[in-house]
Amino acid sequence: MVEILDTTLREGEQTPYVNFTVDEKVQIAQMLDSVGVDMIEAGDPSVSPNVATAIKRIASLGLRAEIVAHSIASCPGIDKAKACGADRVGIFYATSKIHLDAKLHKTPEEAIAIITEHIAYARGLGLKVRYTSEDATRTDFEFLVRVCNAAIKAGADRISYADTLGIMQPHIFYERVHALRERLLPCKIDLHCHDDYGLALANAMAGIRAGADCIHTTVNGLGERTGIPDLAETIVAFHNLEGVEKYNIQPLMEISAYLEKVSGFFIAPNKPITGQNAFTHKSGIHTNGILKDPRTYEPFDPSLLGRERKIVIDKYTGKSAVKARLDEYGIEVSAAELEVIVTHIKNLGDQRKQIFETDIIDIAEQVTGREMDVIPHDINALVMLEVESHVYTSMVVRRLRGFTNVSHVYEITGDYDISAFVNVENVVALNNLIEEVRTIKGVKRTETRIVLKKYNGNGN
Ligand code: HCA
Ligand code: CU
Repeated sequence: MVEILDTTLREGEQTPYVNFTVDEKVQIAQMLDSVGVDMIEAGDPSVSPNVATAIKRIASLGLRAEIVAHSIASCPGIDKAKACGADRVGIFYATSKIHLDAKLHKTPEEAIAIITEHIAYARGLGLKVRYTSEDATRTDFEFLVRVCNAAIKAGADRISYADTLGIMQPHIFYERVHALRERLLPCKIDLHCHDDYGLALANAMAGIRAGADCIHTTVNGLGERTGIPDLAETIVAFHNLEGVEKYNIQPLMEISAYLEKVSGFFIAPNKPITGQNAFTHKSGIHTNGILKDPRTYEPFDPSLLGRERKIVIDKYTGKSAVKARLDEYGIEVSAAELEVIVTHIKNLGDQRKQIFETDIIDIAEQVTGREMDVIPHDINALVMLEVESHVYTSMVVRRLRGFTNVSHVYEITGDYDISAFVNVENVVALNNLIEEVRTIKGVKRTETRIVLKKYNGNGN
């Protein structure tokens, strides 16, 4: 059965320009525990005092997950991991020729001695040990087997096979992991796959098939450069494609949104599983299929993630989708009227980038000549914020951009410092959003203006 080690707090914090506060890390660890990940890599305590404090606080929470501290092969580093109360230390030491020659200036024999000494030292402190061969996929395979078996003999019960540069392909990785499994003394094998070619999750899945035990993930695929497998993608792929049911899927959307908020690092709309468009359908043929039976164009039901499917209305839309949308509003139209409404929508779509709910209602009014007493689901509003003088405006902007319902943020002149364009389902949701905006550190006051109509200019 596959295991997951989530390293959002260690690898994830190695994402360019991303840093978490101690409180945020504690919150992230609790959220990860609610998903049921097997291990949480909480950080490398040698990095900074705050990283050490966060590990200590997380280790004292009594979470279900095993708490891992990362460390280079150094006794002070391992002492710090112990002092933080971690269950396990992940000791990493590179093994590829290029790393040994250019970075570490060690011979292969010296490397083995350093690795085994430090593993024995950590075991002496009562820590469980994972040994990570950094840059393992570019390491001479025979040497890798020697190093890992020496590490196991010294007391490591897990080996992390790290594709540090993300250079593997699934079929090659499968062969390698299979061979490693056969050649290693009894131990668990972790897979740490970087995503430089977009193959990280595919490689990791192939590696699990080949006999490895554990995949390293981060929320939103954070990490050095292009990151490592995304937690939600990994869990849902294993759940739906491999029948792994031990993880809790429902919190995944919330965790992803929380990480967007606290990292200021935003996922693309077309990101699998958690991306905004993952269950949004557009073309007439697709939406027609979806309305007849969602299985025609959905790999799985969005409710698995607590999500809803969405149908975009614009020039690609066919009659059935427009009819379904009008039905939702309680607007009845004849077949002939529907035909004209769709034509109008297509014309408008040719002139504009985006069509809003109010446009559809306007068109229905024009075409039928009947007044429509409909309140659109969508509410657009402008939230103006004044920021405390000692706080960077950009800090508040970053937090605001983390809200899924905030579509644009402007820094402005005048009485207010920031204006955010928000889009919510209803007045209650608007109220909740404003309440939450007011809790952002540094926000002095807000003023909200509801948008009654929105027009696009010539430049769209
Ligand atoms: C790094 C180290 C590491 C370690 C992975 C692990 C890698 O280069 O920052 O401990 O399993 O990618 O090799 O993240
Ligand atoms: Cu890494």
